[in-house]
Amino acid sequence: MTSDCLFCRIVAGEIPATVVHETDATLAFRDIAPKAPVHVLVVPKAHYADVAELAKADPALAGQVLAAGAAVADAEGLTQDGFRVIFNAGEHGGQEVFHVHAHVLGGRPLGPMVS
Ligand code: DGP
Repeated sequence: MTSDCLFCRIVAGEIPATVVHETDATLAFRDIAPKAPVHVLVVPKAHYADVAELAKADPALAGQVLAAGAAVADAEGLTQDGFRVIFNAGEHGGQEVFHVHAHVLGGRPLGPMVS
């Protein structure tokens, strides 16, 4: 828990969020500014700044984040038509919150990957 980290505070229950999936190690909640009909963020409960730091420190936990993202996609009914999972990392990646999170997006055709 990092007291000045927004997503650590959501994990701790200090800031409200609409939780859609939880495991011992992960939490998934709806994005506050959805970019698609389904837009869920999946975080490890432990604090890692970005996907590179997580994958290096705890690859098994990185796998659990991906598995949770797939479970969310299934629960949200996205599996048949398809969905997207994105990790933004660092300045060029457009990362704004420095607690690693997977965006799970779907519910409409998402078009080309990046602008
Ligand atoms: P990124 O740019 O990859 O760091 O994405 C950060 C996402 O976090 C962005 O899509 C908006 C979302 N977000 C920011 N603040 C909050 C919040 O307080 N609650 C929730 N649920 N999502 C938030």
